[in-house]
Amino acid sequence: MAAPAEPYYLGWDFSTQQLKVVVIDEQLRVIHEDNVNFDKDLPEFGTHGGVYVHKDRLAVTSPVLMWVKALDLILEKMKSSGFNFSRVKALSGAGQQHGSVYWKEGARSVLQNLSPDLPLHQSLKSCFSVSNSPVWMDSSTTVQCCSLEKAVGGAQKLAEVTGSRAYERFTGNQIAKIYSQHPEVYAQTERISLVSSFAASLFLGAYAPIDYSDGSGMNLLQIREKAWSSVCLDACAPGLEKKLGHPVPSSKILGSISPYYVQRFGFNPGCNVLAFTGDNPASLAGMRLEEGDIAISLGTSDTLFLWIKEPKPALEGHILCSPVDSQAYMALLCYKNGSLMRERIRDELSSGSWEEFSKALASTAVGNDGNVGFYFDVMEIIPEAVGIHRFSTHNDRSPTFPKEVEIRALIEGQFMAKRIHAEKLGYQILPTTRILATGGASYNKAILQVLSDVFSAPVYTIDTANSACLGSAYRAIHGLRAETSVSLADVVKLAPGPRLVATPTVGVAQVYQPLLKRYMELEQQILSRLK
Ligand code: XUL
Repeated sequence: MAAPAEPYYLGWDFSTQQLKVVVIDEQLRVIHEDNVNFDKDLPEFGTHGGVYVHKDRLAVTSPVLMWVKALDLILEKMKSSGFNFSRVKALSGAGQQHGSVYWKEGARSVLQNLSPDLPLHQSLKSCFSVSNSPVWMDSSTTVQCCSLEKAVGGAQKLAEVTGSRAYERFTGNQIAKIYSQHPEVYAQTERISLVSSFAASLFLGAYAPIDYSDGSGMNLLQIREKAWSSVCLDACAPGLEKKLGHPVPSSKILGSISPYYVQRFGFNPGCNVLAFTGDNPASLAGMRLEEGDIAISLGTSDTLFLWIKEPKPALEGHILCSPVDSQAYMALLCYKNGSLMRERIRDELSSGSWEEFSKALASTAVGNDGNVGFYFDVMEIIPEAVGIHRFSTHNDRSPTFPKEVEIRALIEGQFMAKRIHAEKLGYQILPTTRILATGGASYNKAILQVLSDVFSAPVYTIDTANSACLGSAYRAIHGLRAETSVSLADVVKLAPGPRLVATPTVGVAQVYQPLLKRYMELEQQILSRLK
């Protein structure tokens, strides 16, 4: 008798511009990848970059049926390519964070009785009370943010409870807006999902619960107790707890795949659906972050994921429950002045050449002889400051720096800011800490050397093109073994490891200790001057 075929695991990513899937086998090899681009492959919805930006330029939404149709399309594509769905043992997925889906009264029973003869988008076409779902790019809920913070006792209090102060894109504020502007629509809504739990519901043929990690991006979940905050719920809309369902651990097996997929695509009826989560948490899993690690994406904006044990929520940044360890947390920090800032200085001082820029960095001393700079061409998020601010050794303001000093001040300043704000949120560098760098600037060794020096930790590079999809597939494997309390890192240790590119220069910690303190004080000084 032939040996049973090796199982496959699927990882989905319902992101802003496309739906992606990755299939891996037990050895974590990628067997198949597919994607549907919303603008290109579903032009009938007329989105740009997967979204509609409304006239006020504040509201940003995506048609929920476009996401459903994208799933129909990708599954049909896989079927026609001969993909063997019966080998899939488990699946999980990710969704863009904060976006919300509103299921109309009666949708539950439609979802439970899907006809295998119809594509999903036909069966579900009347199932949504809000046809255009608010997404993470929406910033139209300032009024609701103010009233939520007020109801809870202030911004810091809300951060302590939910991991973040009120943010316009966070789901509680989006729900509050829909309730206040269209109470009749809210009343007709039987269930509210995040994009992640909505996608899981499609596979489950039933309402999937929200997981703790993506649930932390709503301004509604108590991140320590892992239960909804009744004060926050009540401040947003009445009867909300019932519409949200109970949140669950991110590694929970939700059940078996709906018979719809068994009959229409040949899935195995025992295929497990694991809780879906947000794209950032899924990427943390895909990058296989471990205790004490940092992932840093050096792109248009610079984004940091931190693995945190003892979080200290603050007015800046976000703390989420970890998607891979029930005792841990992840912090998310975002800086607007990333690559564009570095490129502007490179163009002005190094004739647009990264080579010259790197030479200048390498020719200057660690600590820049005490010269410190802040470079914010656009209003920064953390801190809320703008402009270029230079200080010499004795904290005197300097109108200019020589070229080499300017280049080092920019890069050291950007990384010192990251270390300071990370530590404010409770992050601690451990002897085992690794920094995993990705994005455009991660190709530049001289920049990564400064990163390694400022954090006193080794820097690795890692390919993250599919990190949310891969992380979802890894989570599917890990979730099946969750009760054995084995870590995700152990389950996926066969996956290709990151490449070591820089280690800290001997003795740098002594140089940066006083400099980090000065940087923090100077940041305060800039903020008080800008007020
Ligand atoms: C995170 C955020 C974005 C979306 C992108 O807070 O808003 O990163 O998750 O999909």
